[in-house]
Amino acid sequence: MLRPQDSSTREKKRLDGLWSFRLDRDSAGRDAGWFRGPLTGAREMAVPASFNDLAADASVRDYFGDIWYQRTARVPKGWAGERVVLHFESATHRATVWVNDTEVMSHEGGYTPFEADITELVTPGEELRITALVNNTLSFQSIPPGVIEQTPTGPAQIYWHDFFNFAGLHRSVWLVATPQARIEDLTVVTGLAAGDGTVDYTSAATDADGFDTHVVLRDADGAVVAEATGASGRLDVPGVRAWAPGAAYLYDLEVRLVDDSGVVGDSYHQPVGVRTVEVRGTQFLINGEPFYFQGFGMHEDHAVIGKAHSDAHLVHDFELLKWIGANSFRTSHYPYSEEVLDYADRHGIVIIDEVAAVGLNMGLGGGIFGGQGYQTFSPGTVNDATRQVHAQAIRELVARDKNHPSVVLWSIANEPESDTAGAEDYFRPLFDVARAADPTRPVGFVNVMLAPHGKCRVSQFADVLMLNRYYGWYVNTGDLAGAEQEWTREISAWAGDGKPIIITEYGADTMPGLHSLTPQPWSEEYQVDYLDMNHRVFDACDAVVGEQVWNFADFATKSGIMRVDGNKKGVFTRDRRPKSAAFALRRRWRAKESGSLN
Ligand code: GCB
Repeated sequence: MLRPQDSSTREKKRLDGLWSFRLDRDSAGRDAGWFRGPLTGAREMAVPASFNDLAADASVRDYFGDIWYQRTARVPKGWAGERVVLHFESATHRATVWVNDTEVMSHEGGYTPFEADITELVTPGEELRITALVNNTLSFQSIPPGVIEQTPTGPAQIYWHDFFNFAGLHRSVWLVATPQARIEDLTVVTGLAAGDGTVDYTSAATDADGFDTHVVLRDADGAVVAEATGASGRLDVPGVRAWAPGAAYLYDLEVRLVDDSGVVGDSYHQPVGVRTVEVRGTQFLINGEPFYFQGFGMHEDHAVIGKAHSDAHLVHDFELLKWIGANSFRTSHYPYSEEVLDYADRHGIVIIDEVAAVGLNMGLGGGIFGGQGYQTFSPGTVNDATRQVHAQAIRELVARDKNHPSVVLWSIANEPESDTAGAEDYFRPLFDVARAADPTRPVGFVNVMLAPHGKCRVSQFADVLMLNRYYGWYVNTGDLAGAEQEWTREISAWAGDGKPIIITEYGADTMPGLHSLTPQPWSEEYQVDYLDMNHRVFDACDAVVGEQVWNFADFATKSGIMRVDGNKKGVFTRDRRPKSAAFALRRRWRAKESGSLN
């Protein structure tokens, strides 16, 4: 599936705005055919937005179940003769969609796109009715997982991840026109050697008999630097300008379907950053140079809009990343909006791209986030069916993000149970799925503190070790000296594995404005001291090739005794004001950038 775009042969129309919206507490709408006409009893709802915080109503905020969205739209009259597609960038966590009275598609998974050809159902110049039945219930067979428990006051949604289950239409919905003879998919893989570059491309076309594929690579000034014909091939780029962290450079690859008389049937543009990624020993190399990740685990999370994409917040968050000297982040704990990846491509930020497989650890959840008594991997909990959903989530993430130069590493899960035979069996094939989908990038998963070196049975499959550690917070709380000793001991053991180590989480909850002369947990001073302690540990270990603080900003979670108005481990508050740690990190990361450290 290709991302919607405007080109000389394609057009797109954004369907954002106010949609009709109705919660369906009894799941009655499908049988009653609510898609067959205007939604009755509906309120208005913004798209894109998580629906949860828009109503001043707890029963909306915490709602799980069926959710109906509907709007009408007009197919541009100029689209006569075109193929018309309805494209959702995401629907969290699943959706079924109707156009007028006809069901056109269903999709499982809350963070990847899906689309349907609706040409036969619509008439250019006329209106169509789009109805989406979104569902945000989590089960043992969803990614992420959850379960419904019966309580004295009714059913409750339990889940094991530490962020609020925001849901709805978080990203744009599009009507798209493409030619019938069309480019259907495109993969680019780039190489670098002695100052020259290569771009290997593979394209797929549909209904394209009588068309040849022509590709043109242009530099950022629009000058043609290479051309080729054929559905796949290699473009040589002598004296290439590489894409590099902090120094983005994008070429434009145009793929065209051209008929015998030279008429262009379809044209698709793909930005291309020429760069290489390689794991060698304990080093992580980008363009053959050792790369040190400095940045954050983030969240798509803002007041009011929840997990919705917003360009204004995107620009501001990246400005803060630049201000603080970050060069990278992880899309914890799900695929982010494609706008985020495009922006990272253009601005030279490096991304660890994560599947929404978070909370596959009922032991951890039982201990910390509530919901006890489940075995993670078992026929009745996370099982083979879950693994198929997980595998599909990996394939969809790679299919969506494979051409982004900013993406250098796949994370196929965050903090799953990984110290049991069940975990080993569950994950072994998933690493194969990731490598089959993308043989060019390293693959890893994020290891939890409960599965330390010597106990973890899944890290053997990973190219890079990604560790989340909270020495000085969840353990050795307030005792940074003890934390430093234990952390140093554990990290040295991992270093013995001979793989690069990225510390993908370390952090301390911090109430902005809480100050303390002595290093007290929750104070701004403690967060600074905690980070300093961690940095001493990392700087003493050669195998550590990255530090990503948890978290960039405070974020919403479900309520509970562990969280005060959400998770407060942000270096910025939820409204993006700096805590003291932001200035401390800025000093360290900016010094590192200028080469005075490491
Ligand atoms: C973790 C999780 C992250 C949590 C964090 C915390 O290990 O990966 O989702 O938010 O810890 O703050 O406890």
